[in-house]
Amino acid sequence: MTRALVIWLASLLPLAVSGPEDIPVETAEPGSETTEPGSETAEPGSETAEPAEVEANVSVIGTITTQAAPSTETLEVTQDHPVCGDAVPSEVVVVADGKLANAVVFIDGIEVDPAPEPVEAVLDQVGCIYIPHVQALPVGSNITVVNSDDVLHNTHAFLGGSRTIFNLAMPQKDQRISRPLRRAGLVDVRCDAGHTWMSAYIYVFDHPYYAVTGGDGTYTLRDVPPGTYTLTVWHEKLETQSREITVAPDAPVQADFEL
Ligand SMILES: [Cu+2]
Repeated sequence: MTRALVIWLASLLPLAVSGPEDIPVETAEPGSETTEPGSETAEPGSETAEPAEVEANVSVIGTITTQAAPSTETLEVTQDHPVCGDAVPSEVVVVADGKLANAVVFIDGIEVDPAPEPVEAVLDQVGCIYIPHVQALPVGSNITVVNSDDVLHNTHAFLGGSRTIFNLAMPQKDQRISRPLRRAGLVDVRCDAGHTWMSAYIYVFDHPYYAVTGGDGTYTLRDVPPGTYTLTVWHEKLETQSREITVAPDAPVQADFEL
C-alpha cells in the first residue's frame, strides 16, 4: 500500500465521524457532523452549553445525497514516486450509502454586517494530496499552507478559476506559509510542481451561513435571520443546485438535495 493511500485512508477516519475539519471551530459540539461557522461567535466556555440551547440556533438542516458512483479510481502519479507513491486515491466523488461528502451548502447573496470573524486554517500537503480536499472559510481568514512531504510542491491558488491569489514554491519538508483570503469566492488549488493529480477547493464566504458536508452528507446552518433566501449546494463535479427557502424564527427548515 502506498504512503499516500495509507494517509488518505487515515484522513477518512475523522471524515466518517465528524466531517472534514474545514474550520477550526473551537466550540464545536461533540458529534456535530458539519462545520459550524456561526458558532465562532460563541462565548468562551460555551463548550459546556446544553445541547438544547445549540439546537435552538439551528436554522436550516438537510442531507445531500447523490446516485453518482463514488470515485473508486486512483490517480496516476507521474513523478516523485519515492514520496508520492505510484497512485493516489481520487476524492472527486466521496459518497457512502448515497450520502455525499465535500458538498458546500450556503445561503446565496446574503449580506451581513459586520463580516464574519476570520479564522486560522490549514491546507496540508501529505503524500502528495491536499488535506482537506474541500474546506469553507470566512473572508479575511489566514490559510497556512503546509508541506509535510520531502518533495517540492508549488501551491497555486486561483480565485474564480483564473485569478492567482497565491503561488508558493515549497521545496522544504515542514515548510509553512500563510496567506490571507481577502476576497469571497471559490478558490481552487493546484500544484505547479508537475503533480497534476493534486487538487483542493477553498470556498470563501463573506457571511457565516455555510457548511461543508461530512461523511454522512448532512449539514446545519445556524443563526440565520428570518427571511426568504436562495440556498445553494455546490460540489466540484456534480451539478450545482439552488432552491428558495424561508427561514422562520421558531423552527428549522429542512432542505435536502439530490445532486
Ligand atoms: Cu505537489
